[in-house]
Amino acid sequence: MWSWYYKKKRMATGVNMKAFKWIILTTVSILACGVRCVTCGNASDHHADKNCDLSFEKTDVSVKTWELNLLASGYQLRTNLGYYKLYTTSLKWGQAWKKCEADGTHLLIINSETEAQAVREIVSSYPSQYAYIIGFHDYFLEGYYVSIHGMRLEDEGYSKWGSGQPDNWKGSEHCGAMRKDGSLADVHCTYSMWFICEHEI
Ligand SMILES: [Ca+2]
Ligand SMILES: [Ca+2]
Repeated sequence: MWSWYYKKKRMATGVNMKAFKWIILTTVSILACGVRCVTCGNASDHHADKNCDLSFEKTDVSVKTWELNLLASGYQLRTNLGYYKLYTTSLKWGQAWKKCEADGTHLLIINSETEAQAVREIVSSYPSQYAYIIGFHDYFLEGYYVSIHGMRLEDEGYSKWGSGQPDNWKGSEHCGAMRKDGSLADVHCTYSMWFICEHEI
Protein backbone atom coordinates (compact mmCIF):
# COMPACT_ATOMS: atom_id res chain seq x y z
CA MET A 1 0.00 0.00 0.00
CA TRP A 2 2.69 2.54 1.00
CA SER A 3 4.89 1.40 -1.86
CA TRP A 4 2.02 2.06 -4.30
CA TYR A 5 1.47 5.55 -2.78
CA TYR A 6 5.13 6.62 -3.19
CA LYS A 7 5.26 5.26 -6.75
CA LYS A 8 2.21 7.34 -7.70
CA LYS A 9 3.71 10.38 -6.00
CA ARG A 10 7.00 10.03 -7.95
CA MET A 11 5.05 9.68 -11.22
CA ALA A 12 3.02 12.76 -10.39
CA THR A 13 6.17 14.69 -9.52
CA GLY A 14 7.77 13.55 -12.79
CA VAL A 15 4.88 14.92 -14.83
CA ASN A 16 5.01 18.19 -12.96
CA MET A 17 8.76 18.47 -13.52
CA LYS A 18 8.25 17.94 -17.26
CA ALA A 19 5.67 20.73 -17.39
CA PHE A 20 7.87 22.97 -15.28
CA LYS A 21 10.89 22.34 -17.57
CA TRP A 22 8.80 23.14 -20.68
CA ILE A 23 7.58 26.40 -19.16
CA ILE A 24 11.12 27.46 -18.25
CA LEU A 25 12.58 26.61 -21.70
CA THR A 26 9.73 28.31 -23.56
CA THR A 27 10.02 31.44 -21.43
CA VAL A 28 13.78 31.62 -21.99
CA SER A 29 13.33 31.11 -25.77
CA ILE A 30 10.72 33.85 -26.01
CA LEU A 31 12.87 36.25 -24.05
CA ALA A 32 15.86 35.40 -26.24
CA CYS A 33 14.35 35.80 -29.70
CA GLY A 34 10.67 36.65 -29.60
CA VAL A 35 7.51 34.68 -30.11
CA ARG A 36 7.97 34.20 -33.88
CA CYS A 37 11.38 32.67 -33.34
CA VAL A 38 9.84 29.98 -31.20
CA THR A 39 6.92 29.31 -33.52
CA CYS A 40 8.89 29.48 -36.79
CA GLY A 41 12.02 27.60 -35.89
CA ASN A 42 15.60 28.46 -36.80
CA ALA A 43 15.68 31.65 -38.85
CA SER A 44 18.82 30.56 -40.69
CA ASP A 45 17.01 27.49 -42.01
CA HIS A 46 16.07 28.32 -45.61
CA HIS A 47 13.66 25.42 -45.60
CA ALA A 48 11.65 26.93 -42.78
CA ASP A 49 7.95 27.46 -43.20
CA LYS A 50 7.40 29.98 -46.02
CA ASN A 51 4.82 31.72 -43.87
CA CYS A 52 7.43 32.41 -41.26
CA ASP A 53 8.11 36.15 -41.40
CA LEU A 54 11.25 35.93 -39.35
CA SER A 55 12.93 33.40 -41.63
CA PHE A 56 12.22 35.37 -44.77
CA GLU A 57 13.05 38.72 -43.21
CA LYS A 58 16.52 37.40 -42.52
CA THR A 59 16.86 35.85 -46.01
CA ASP A 60 15.63 39.03 -47.66
CA VAL A 61 18.20 41.09 -45.82
CA SER A 62 21.05 38.99 -47.29
CA VAL A 63 19.51 39.01 -50.80
CA LYS A 64 19.06 42.76 -50.71
CA THR A 65 22.65 43.24 -49.70
CA TRP A 66 24.11 41.60 -52.82
CA GLU A 67 21.41 43.11 -55.01
CA LEU A 68 22.19 46.58 -53.71
CA ASN A 69 25.89 45.97 -54.26
CA LEU A 70 25.24 45.04 -57.90
CA LEU A 71 22.95 48.03 -58.45
CA ALA A 72 25.55 50.31 -56.90
CA SER A 73 28.09 48.84 -59.34
CA GLY A 74 25.97 49.74 -62.37
CA TYR A 75 24.08 46.48 -62.88
CA GLN A 76 20.51 46.67 -64.16
CA LEU A 77 17.72 44.39 -62.97
CA ARG A 78 15.58 42.61 -65.53
CA THR A 79 12.58 41.03 -63.82
CA ASN A 80 12.60 37.24 -63.58
CA LEU A 81 15.96 37.10 -65.36
CA GLY A 82 18.80 38.69 -63.46
CA TYR A 83 21.18 41.61 -63.15
CA TYR A 84 23.14 42.75 -66.19
CA LYS A 85 25.96 45.15 -66.80
CA LEU A 86 27.21 46.29 -70.14
CA TYR A 87 30.84 47.30 -69.79
CA THR A 88 31.63 50.12 -72.19
CA THR A 89 35.34 49.57 -71.90
CA SER A 90 37.12 47.09 -74.14
CA LEU A 91 38.85 44.00 -72.85
CA LYS A 92 40.00 40.74 -74.38
CA TRP A 93 37.73 37.76 -73.78
CA GLY A 94 39.78 36.30 -70.91
CA GLN A 95 40.15 39.65 -69.22
CA ALA A 96 36.41 40.27 -69.52
CA TRP A 97 35.72 36.85 -67.99
CA LYS A 98 37.97 37.78 -65.05
CA LYS A 99 36.34 41.21 -64.65
CA CYS A 100 32.85 39.69 -64.26
CA GLU A 101 34.24 37.17 -61.79
CA ALA A 102 35.67 40.06 -59.75
CA ASP A 103 32.13 41.54 -59.63
CA GLY A 104 30.79 38.26 -58.26
CA THR A 105 29.01 37.66 -61.58
CA HIS A 106 29.90 35.94 -64.86
CA LEU A 107 30.08 36.68 -68.55
CA LEU A 108 26.59 36.64 -70.02
CA ILE A 109 25.14 33.26 -70.88
CA ILE A 110 21.94 33.59 -72.88
CA ASN A 111 19.44 30.98 -71.72
CA SER A 112 16.33 31.97 -73.65
CA GLU A 113 14.92 34.20 -76.34
CA THR A 114 13.44 36.28 -73.53
CA GLU A 115 16.88 36.89 -72.08
CA ALA A 116 18.28 37.66 -75.54
CA GLN A 117 15.55 40.26 -75.98
CA ALA A 118 16.30 41.80 -72.57
CA VAL A 119 19.99 42.13 -73.40
CA ARG A 120 19.21 43.46 -76.90
CA GLU A 121 17.30 46.25 -75.20
CA ILE A 122 20.24 47.03 -72.91
CA VAL A 123 22.72 47.30 -75.78
CA SER A 124 20.30 49.24 -77.98
CA SER A 125 21.55 52.42 -76.30
CA TYR A 126 24.77 51.99 -78.28
CA PRO A 127 23.74 51.38 -81.92
CA SER A 128 27.25 52.04 -83.19
CA GLN A 129 28.60 49.00 -81.33
CA TYR A 130 28.34 45.85 -83.43
CA ALA A 131 29.07 43.03 -80.97
CA TYR A 132 29.87 42.24 -77.35
CA ILE A 133 31.91 39.55 -75.63
CA ILE A 134 29.74 37.00 -73.82
CA GLY A 135 30.33 33.70 -72.02
CA PHE A 136 30.91 30.88 -74.50
CA HIS A 137 33.84 29.48 -76.49
CA ASP A 138 35.19 26.48 -78.40
CA TYR A 139 38.62 26.55 -76.81
CA PHE A 140 38.59 22.82 -76.06
CA LEU A 141 37.40 21.46 -79.38
CA GLU A 142 36.99 23.34 -82.64
CA GLY A 143 33.33 23.85 -83.43
CA TYR A 144 32.14 22.47 -80.08
CA TYR A 145 30.74 25.56 -78.41
CA VAL A 146 30.15 25.50 -74.68
CA SER A 147 29.25 28.13 -72.12
CA ILE A 148 31.72 29.19 -69.46
CA HIS A 149 29.73 26.84 -67.22
CA GLY A 150 30.69 23.93 -69.49
CA MET A 151 27.29 23.30 -71.11
CA ARG A 152 26.53 23.12 -74.82
CA LEU A 153 24.76 26.23 -76.07
CA GLU A 154 21.71 24.15 -76.95
CA ASP A 155 21.56 22.90 -73.37
CA GLU A 156 21.92 26.43 -72.03
CA GLY A 157 18.79 27.27 -74.00
CA TYR A 158 19.98 29.59 -76.76
CA SER A 159 22.07 28.90 -79.86
CA LYS A 160 20.84 31.38 -82.43
CA TRP A 161 23.85 32.15 -84.61
CA GLY A 162 24.17 35.28 -86.68
CA SER A 163 24.28 35.12 -90.44
CA GLY A 164 27.44 33.29 -91.60
CA GLN A 165 28.43 32.37 -88.03
CA PRO A 166 30.29 30.55 -86.66
CA ASP A 167 32.95 30.81 -89.36
CA ASN A 168 36.18 30.44 -87.36
CA TRP A 169 37.56 33.22 -89.51
CA LYS A 170 41.27 32.82 -90.28
CA GLY A 171 41.07 29.54 -88.39
CA SER A 172 41.38 31.18 -85.01
CA GLU A 173 38.03 32.44 -83.70
CA HIS A 174 37.40 30.53 -80.49
CA CYS A 175 35.59 33.04 -78.26
CA GLY A 176 31.95 33.98 -78.02
CA ALA A 177 30.18 37.22 -78.77
CA MET A 178 26.66 38.52 -79.15
CA ARG A 179 25.82 40.83 -82.01
CA LYS A 180 23.61 43.81 -81.30
CA ASP A 181 20.66 41.95 -82.84
CA GLY A 182 21.03 39.22 -80.18
CA SER A 183 22.54 36.62 -82.48
CA LEU A 184 25.76 34.76 -81.69
CA ALA A 185 29.15 34.98 -83.37
CA ASP A 186 32.61 33.54 -82.86
CA VAL A 187 35.40 36.11 -82.59
CA HIS A 188 39.15 36.20 -82.00
CA CYS A 189 39.92 35.86 -78.31
CA THR A 190 42.56 38.56 -78.71
CA TYR A 191 40.01 41.16 -79.84
CA SER A 192 39.31 43.82 -77.24
CA MET A 193 35.58 44.44 -77.11
CA TRP A 194 32.85 45.69 -74.85
CA PHE A 195 31.36 42.89 -72.79
CA ILE A 196 28.33 41.94 -70.71
CA CYS A 197 28.24 40.42 -67.23
CA GLU A 198 25.22 38.86 -65.55
CA HIS A 199 24.00 37.48 -62.24
CA GLU A 200 20.92 35.28 -62.25
CA ILE A 201 18.18 35.73 -59.67
CA1 LIG B 1 21.63 33.98 -68.38
CA1 LIG C 1 33.21 34.52 -86.65
